[in-house]
Amino acid sequence: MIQINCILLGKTDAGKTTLIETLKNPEYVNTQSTLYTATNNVASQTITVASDNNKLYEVKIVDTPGLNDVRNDIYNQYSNEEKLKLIRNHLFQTDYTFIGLVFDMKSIIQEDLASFRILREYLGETLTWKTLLIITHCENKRAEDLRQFDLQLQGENLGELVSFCKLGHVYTGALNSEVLRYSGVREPMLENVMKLRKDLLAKVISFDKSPPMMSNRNRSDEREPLILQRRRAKSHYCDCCCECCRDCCNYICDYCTIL
Ligand SMILES: Nc1nc2c(ncn2[C@@H]2O[C@H](COP(=O)(O)OP(=O)(O)OP(=O)(O)O)[C@@H](O)[C@H]2O)c(=O)[nH]1
Ligand SMILES: [Mg+2]
Repeated sequence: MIQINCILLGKTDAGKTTLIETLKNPEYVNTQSTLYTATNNVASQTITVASDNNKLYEVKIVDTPGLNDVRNDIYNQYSNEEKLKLIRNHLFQTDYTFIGLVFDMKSIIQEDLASFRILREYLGETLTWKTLLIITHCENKRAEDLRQFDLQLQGENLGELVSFCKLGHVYTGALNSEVLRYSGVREPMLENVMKLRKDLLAKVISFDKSPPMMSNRNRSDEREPLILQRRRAKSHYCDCCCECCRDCCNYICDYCTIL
């Protein structure tokens, strides 16, 4: 089984815990927002994902307490500084395959961006190559809405965030209890949640770092560096490696290969 490790970071209420629940079970229905931060410690959950070609992945997802909680402080076990310290210890102790920065589509420009700046300042720029932007609360968005949002992400306000997240961005959502209560219509929303979930999981397993299997068909790739070396120093070719083959079919005789 191929292992993928990730950690979710972001402001409080962005949807980190809900995302994990939805990945475990797409029919998970969101809960009402609480008066205090829901996640008070770092905890991990593991899900198994199968790719289209039946490779199995064990994806370990680490949930963290959200930053910038302005709710009643007595419910907060940790201050912002303590949460950052906690997150930093976890980040640098484990080799995470990627870091998910979780943002709520509704508040991305205000509070979420403020949390991003705090995280960037505290954690530094080195993590930028491992960071994926995950945008929540998209269960009722149509493909056209998401395309429009793609354009908004390129804009001035969010440019700093998007350029930090070098692994790109994805959208997610969860079954919304309020909409279900008032409209009673579940199926189109569930379909959307499942599609977004599938796209996110496809992205996640694409970060698999295990080396590709080497088949016979790849032998010419294996030889490529050698061929390039020989091309730079043509005198290393013997007479049987004709001029034509150096540039078209990559033929190198056995004698040249072992040189
Ligand atoms: N409709 C909808 N609601 C969501 C989504 N993600 C989160 N929520 C709701 O938003 C609120 C906060 O979600 P959580 O998953 O607890 O947020 P969190 O980032 O884990 O927050 P902390 O644990 O405080 O850091 C809850 O009421 C969730 O039900 C989503 O994608 N769609
Ligand atoms: Mg949480």
